Amino acid sequence: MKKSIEGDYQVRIKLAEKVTANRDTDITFELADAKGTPVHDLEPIMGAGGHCVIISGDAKEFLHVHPVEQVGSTWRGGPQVTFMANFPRPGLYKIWGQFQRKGGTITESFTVRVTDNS
Ligand SMILES: [Cu+2]
Repeated sequence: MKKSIEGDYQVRIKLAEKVTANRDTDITFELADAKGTPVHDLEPIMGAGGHCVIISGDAKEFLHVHPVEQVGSTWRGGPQVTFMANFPRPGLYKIWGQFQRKGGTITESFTVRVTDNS
């Protein structure tokens, strides 16, 4: 689990110990405020509980995924938001998560290494 502090938030990302190319994998973001209190009132952005953009290190692969679950305008969620992604090739990828709370945007990025099947 990686953790980083973005403005007034602590954002963690949870991934499998080993992320393998060409296999569905869960990417879970966990959000807490600056004091570490879990956030339960995330708001939808453009009809989704969050947005996740993934770009490969060589910038050839681009993925944009939304949480598995669709949400309505009254949805309030957190502290965890899970996306399912399938990395097309091994290599380094950068993952951005974008969320909304109290009308403000929370964005955080992480780097992950994806391995091949062997
Ligand atoms: Cu999106």
